[in-house]
Order: sequence, then C-alpha cells, then structure tokens
Amino acid sequence: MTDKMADWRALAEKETKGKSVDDLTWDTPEGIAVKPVYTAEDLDGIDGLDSMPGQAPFLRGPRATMYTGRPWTIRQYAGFSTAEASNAFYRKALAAGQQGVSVAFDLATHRGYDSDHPRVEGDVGKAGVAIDSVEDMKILFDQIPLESVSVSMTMNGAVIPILANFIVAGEEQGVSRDKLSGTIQNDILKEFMVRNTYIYPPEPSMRIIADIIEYTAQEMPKFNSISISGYHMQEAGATLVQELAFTLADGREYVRAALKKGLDVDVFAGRLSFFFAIGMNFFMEAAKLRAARLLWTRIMQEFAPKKPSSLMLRTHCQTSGVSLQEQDPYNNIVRTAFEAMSAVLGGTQSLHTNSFDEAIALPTEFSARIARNTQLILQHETGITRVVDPLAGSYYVESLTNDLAEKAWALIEEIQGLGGMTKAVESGLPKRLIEEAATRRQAAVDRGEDVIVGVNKYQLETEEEIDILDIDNRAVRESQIRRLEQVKRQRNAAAVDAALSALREAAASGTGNILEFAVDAARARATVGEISDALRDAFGDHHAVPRVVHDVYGASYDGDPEYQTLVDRLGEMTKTAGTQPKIMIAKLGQDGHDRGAKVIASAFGDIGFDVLAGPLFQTPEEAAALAVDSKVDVVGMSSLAAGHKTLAPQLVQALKSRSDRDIIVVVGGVIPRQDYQFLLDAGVSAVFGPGTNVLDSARAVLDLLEGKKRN
Ligand code: 3CP
Repeated sequence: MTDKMADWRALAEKETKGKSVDDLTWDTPEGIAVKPVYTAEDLDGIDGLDSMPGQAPFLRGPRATMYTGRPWTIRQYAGFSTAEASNAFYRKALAAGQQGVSVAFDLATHRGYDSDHPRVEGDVGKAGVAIDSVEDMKILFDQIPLESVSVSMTMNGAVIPILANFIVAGEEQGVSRDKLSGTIQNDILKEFMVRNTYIYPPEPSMRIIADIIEYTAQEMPKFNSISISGYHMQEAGATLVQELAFTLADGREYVRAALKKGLDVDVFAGRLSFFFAIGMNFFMEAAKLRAARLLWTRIMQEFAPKKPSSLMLRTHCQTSGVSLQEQDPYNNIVRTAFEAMSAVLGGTQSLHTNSFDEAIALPTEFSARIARNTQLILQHETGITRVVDPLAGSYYVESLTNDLAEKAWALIEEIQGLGGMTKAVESGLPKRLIEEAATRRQAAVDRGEDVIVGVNKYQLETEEEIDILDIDNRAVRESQIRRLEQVKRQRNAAAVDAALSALREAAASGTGNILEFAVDAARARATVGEISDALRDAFGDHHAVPRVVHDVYGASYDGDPEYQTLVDRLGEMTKTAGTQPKIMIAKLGQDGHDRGAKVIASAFGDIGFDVLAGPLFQTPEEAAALAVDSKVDVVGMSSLAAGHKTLAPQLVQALKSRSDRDIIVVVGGVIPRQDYQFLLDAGVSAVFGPGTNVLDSARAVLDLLEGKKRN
C-alpha cells in the first residue's frame, strides 16, 4: 500500500468512526467488489488503455470522431394498432427530430400468425403493429423514403416473412434492395433463453439466420443482418456480466453459422450489430459497452478477418424497461435520462429512450415526446457530444471495464466448454442463471435492500392516475381481417401456391436460400401466416418445457420472521386441508414475457405452495382445461402485453364452464389501474400491478383461499 493510500485509509476510518473502509465496498450482483476509492494503481496491467477511438480493439468507440463527427441515431421503438396508425406516428416523430424508424410488431405477427387466427384474438395490434402482408407493410412506410431513412425491425420468430415483405414494400416504393438501410433483429438464441418469440426449433432457426446473413451480405450491403441482443436478458433479470457474456457468445455462434455456409468473414462481419440494455448502474453500464467492444474484437480475431470493420462492435441501446415503475411514474423520466446519458458515455451508435408510462401501457404522444426530447437535449444542450469517450482514463471506469471484461470472458469460456451457445441454450444453463439472478433481485427489492424510490421507500400516499393509450383490439382485428380478405380475393391463388410450395421445398431439402424464396412468395401476396406455416411444415414448432428455480427466493429470507410467519401459515393450511394449496401460473396468448411469472412461481414454491408453471402461449380454454385437470385452487394469470382485458374474462368463463369448484383467478403484471375494476367485475379476485411485493401477493392469495375475499 502506498503512503498516500495509508493516509487516506486513516482519514476515512476517522469519518467512518473506526469501521473498516473495507466495509464500504459494494458487492454488485455481478460479483464485482466496488471499492470506495480508485487510484492509478488500479490501472496496473490493464490492456488497451493507450488505444485510440476508431482503432482495434475499439475500447474507446468504433469511429475515430464518434459524436463529434456524427451523433448517435435517435431511434425510438414504436408501433401499435394498424399500419395506418403506426405510419402516422412515425411521420410525426421524424418531423419532430427522430432520426431513424424502429418498428414494434404485435405478438401475433412475431409468432407467425395472421390476424384472423383464433389463437391470437387478444394480441392483434396490442403491443405493436399488426402486419399480415405486403399491403400492410406498404402502408406502414407510406411517404417514408426508404432510400434515406434507416429502418430497424424487431423480429425474430417470423423474421423470414417480415424481411421478405419489407424488401417487396421497398421494391414497390421504387427502392431496390441494395439501397435499403436498417437492421433486422434476427437473433433467435436469446429468444430461447428469455424473450420467447420463437416459432421453430433451434437447429432450423439457426439455418434461417445463416440464410439471412448470406442474403443480406450478397444483396443488401447497407443492411445490418442481425441485432445480437442482450437487452432482453437484462430485462429478464440477468446481471451485466451475464448480459455481456451470453450476447457475445451468441454473436460468436452466429459467425460460426455463417462461416459454415461458406461465407468469407469479411463479407458479413461488418454488418453484424448489437443491442444492449442500459439500466440504473450508471458507471457500470457505460463500462459494459466499452468492455463489449473490447471482447468482440478478441472474439473476432479468432476468425482472422482482414477488414478492421469486421472486428468492430456497433450497438443500439435502450434504456431499461424493468427499471421503470408504475408508482410515482414521473420519476421514470429522470431514470431514463440518467440511463440515456450512461449509454452515450459508453459510446452507443443508436438509442431508444423509454417513455415514462411504459411500465403501465403503450406510450402516448405526450410521453413519447418527452422521451425523444431527452435525447435531443443530450445531443444539443449538454455538450456531451463534443469529446470522444470522455470517461476514458477514469480509474474507476477503466477498472470496471476491465473487471466486467474479465468476468464475462470467463463465462464465455464456460459456454465454449459446453460446445457453444446453441448447446448451452439446449442445456438450459443460461436461462437458469438468469432466472436465479432475477429471483435474487426480486427478493432484494421486496426486502428493501435495493431501494426503489416511490416503490419500496418514499412512497406516495395517493397515486394519481395518468392518461394512458388503450388500443381497441377488436376494431384493429376486424380491420385486419377485412384487408386480409381483400388481399386473398385479389391475388393469383395458383401463383401463391406455387411460391409457397417452392419455399416449403427449399426449407425441407436444406438447399437454396429461404429468404429468396420467401421474397417471391411475399411478392405474390402470400401472407405472414402462410409463409410461416410453410416453414412450420418443414421445420415443426418449438415447445419449451417450463422449469422453475428453487430455494433462491426463500434463501434470501433466511431467518426473517415475517417470511417465516407466512410459511407457517401456509403450513397450517396444508395440515388442515391435507394437501398444499395449489396454484397454476398461467401465460395466455402470445405474450412470452415470463420473468414475472417465473419469479412468482419460484417464490410461491419456496413459501410452500404447490406450483404448476403452465406452458407459454395457451388459449384461455387450454389453460382452464389444464387447471381443472390438475385440480388447482388458484390460477395466477401473468400478463405483460396488454391482452388482459380480452383474456382474463375468457379464462374466468372457461373455468366456470369446466368446473363447479370455485377456482380463484388472480391477475398480475402490467395492468393499468384504470383496468382493475373491469377485471374485478369480470370475476377476477385480485389484481397485482407492477411493483407488488411478492410476499404481499402471497398473503393476499392466502386470504382469498381462507375465504376472506378482498376488493
Ligand atoms: C457514424 N457514421 C459516421 C460517424 N458515425 N460517419 C462519419 N463519422 C462518424 N463519426 C456513419 C456510419 O458509418 C453509418 O454509415 C452511418 O453513419 C450511420 O451510423 P451508424 O452508427 O451505423 O448508425 P445506425 O444507422 O443508426 O445503425 C446503428 C446500428 C444498427 C449499427 C446499431 O444496427 C441499428 O440501428 N440498430 C437499431 C436496433 C434497434 O432499433 N432495435 C430495436 C429494439 P454506413 O452504414 O454507411 O457505415 S427494440 C426492442 C424492445 C424490446 C422488445 O424486444 O420488445
């Protein structure tokens, strides 16, 4: 220890009244010990500190001039209801300062169903825009010049029909495919881990990705073939090390898949792009982006590319959705602004800032304006764009960058040891690690160890309702069905059949590029559902088996009297009844956001409930049948994609029609307060909105079981 450090410790320990300064160290969920002070000594032995921006290993940014030459792209993710409504929204946003388009599709489209499919009744137009055919896609981009505005499309499951429709819409707008710029998410591995909008099993899904990389490399030089995404991992509860490691390991797997197709690495690597979440750990998030670039260069060097751009990690970022709170929601504006600043200090290429009401509903025009202006103010008023990588040289940030890189590298090597990410995903390891981290985090929030302002500390006495955007899902569905009928009436049925047969054949035989055949089918006006079904015929569907982690939530409460009281109460109830109370956690419709459902299932199991985790994507009828057959006492429906007003009443009715037993239905998730009464009137017994303490919800369920009906 230097003399100066010894002096500092002595001074500091006077301030801490004799307590060791080591007690001020913060152990983060990543397993990094953040010390109260950093010095030049912490930089000893760290590589890359003398590197320059625009040069490998790109620690300091992919471009030499970064924002001093061109600021990041303000790219707000949006889409809802019909193509007409979303198009109007995009055009207004572009006129008001947005710089690129980013399309949110509804969950029916994500999962490859046309709007008239009976399984998607509650999903059409809800959490994104409904797209069934080229005709919808043309309306979506009407008067948006595709030769100059870059378009990001978040699509993974139905990636083939959506990209095909986009290419044909461009063609019919007079923009050939080589001029189209933008990005398709096309990242299926993380879907199997966390986001769940997959359709086909892993192996054919990887072929789809390789085909898209091949097609775009050959035909669409300005288009980013993939957006390798850690965002959803952090949203599902991953630590930043997990987010970093699994994302980069996914990237390595995609590179291998493309090389296996015989492509030259320099032909496609420069058009691989990334996508990270930016949460509230301000310096660590900025350090994460710096570490990501460093590690990606290290990974890509294995493949010996010749072009420097093949080593370069370029990324989009989005501020964290899970950091947004329903309680005292204007606080979310502040959270988002800090997160945005962290993303920019980390050197993102493109950014989405969340709207403050997104913990509750889709953004309104008002909340979307504030979110966009948060970025415009950063770009124009703060001076933040004037210097490249302004955090460089900070003892703390450089040290964090190095710690994150080393920890993530160790996890990447572990994945490698399992045979790569496809194998690791099949083994379930990444998903389990993320779910454990999510459950630990929930316990820390429920116990008040992690403070969230307005939620578990400094709560408001009364919460005011805010204006929210509600989509009339039935009207959207009807208008989509009308357009589908029209498209089917006007097209040449024989040409559609021939194109779909050729596509099916290419998929089944493993020869030819699937996207190329899908473009022909889309041009003939085959629908998203039909193209997806042709691939389903060849590849089959993927069905995940829900698994629940144990002894993580309970372990966080070890020795806690309040928790023990609840466990004892449940124990008593079990003794009296002769069996444990049984709860089924149900996910209905195409909503695959299952972090909340998994955490609840895990926590309720630890408390002593008999928990049945239902499969994803059930219809209300299927969920009711499973609940009745499994003799559950309670169904807990988790809804995060705004389908609750359609699906919850259907579930209550389906349970009633199948069983005389009074099965209690409770609903949790992203439910606006405005909808509580509607759900209670429809026969739901309790609603648990965002931010509900899990122990409170368990107590409420026990009260209900004891017949003390709440609400
Ligand atoms: C950039 N350029 C520069 C400079 N900086 N030129 C000179 N000097 C500079 N300093 C050039 C670039 O080389 C590029 O041209 C052009 O300007 C645009 O810059 P870019 O950095 O490529 O920016 P952009 O086009 O915005 O692309 C950003 C990436 C892209 C690469 C990250 O993939 C992207 O836009 N991704 C967005 C993904 C997204 O929005 N996803 C939404 C997820 P060239 O191209 O000619 O080189 S929403 C999910 C929400 C949760 C959910 O799933 O539900």
